Amino acid sequence: MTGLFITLEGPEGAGKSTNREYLAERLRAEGIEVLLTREPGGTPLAERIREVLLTPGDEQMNPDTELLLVFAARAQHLAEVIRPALARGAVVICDRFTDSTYAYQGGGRGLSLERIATLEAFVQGDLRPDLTLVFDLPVEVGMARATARGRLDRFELETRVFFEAVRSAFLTRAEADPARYHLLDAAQPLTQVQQSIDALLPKLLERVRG
Ligand code: T5A
Repeated sequence: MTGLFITLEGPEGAGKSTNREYLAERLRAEGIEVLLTREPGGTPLAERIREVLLTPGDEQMNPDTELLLVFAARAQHLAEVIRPALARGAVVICDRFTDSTYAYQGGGRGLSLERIATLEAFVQGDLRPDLTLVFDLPVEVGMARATARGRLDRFELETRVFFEAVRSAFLTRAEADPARYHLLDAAQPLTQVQQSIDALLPKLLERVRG
């Protein structure tokens, strides 16, 4: 038995954390085992790496260091949490995964996509998400939501140009593989976003139940 691996992606303030709970509850109500997790993080060690990645500091982090830290956290997360859950047949919902690396370190920082792909193959083997929901919204709407919440993390302090590149990278990836990606208009009111998630449920349940 193998489970289903669902990732939620998108720029800052798009509503991934809000909607991951919603999706998990809808699936649990159908009697399905759901493991809800996030990146960077998801294990105690990976959460420590998350702290390093998100905390602003005096020393500028080199982009290659950032990339390697993201994948170091992912290796731990996959080994300790994601692969065991999938092996026992659970649905894993992960708030951000490797599409964020392509968008932030690739699109935002300008690192080579080939280098990211090499690390992806090294850390993940052939494991890729079965379904990726991309919560898309204009940069200014997402930043307004993130700013309204209070103190900004190291990524949220980046420029508008950076976030436009991040958004565009997510959209490019989603357009290239419509079978895996599902694009959601995250600028809509929450009830409408959740209606779009509800519309996906019948197909999702079909896949989980085989
Ligand atoms: N990162 C991550 C990389 O650079 N590379 C990688 O490989 C990975 C995995 C992680 C950071 O790490 C970077 C990317 C990130 O910058 P994070 O906290 O996990 O940081 O991610 P953020 O996107 O910063 O999380 P946010 O909490 O900002 O965004 P969410 O989760 O998309 O948004 P959410 O649900 O918290 O909502 C934000 C606010 O908007 C409201 C919510 O109530 C909340 O107040 N909201 C809405 N308001 C109106 N209408 C709607 N439809 C709304 N939906 C949510």
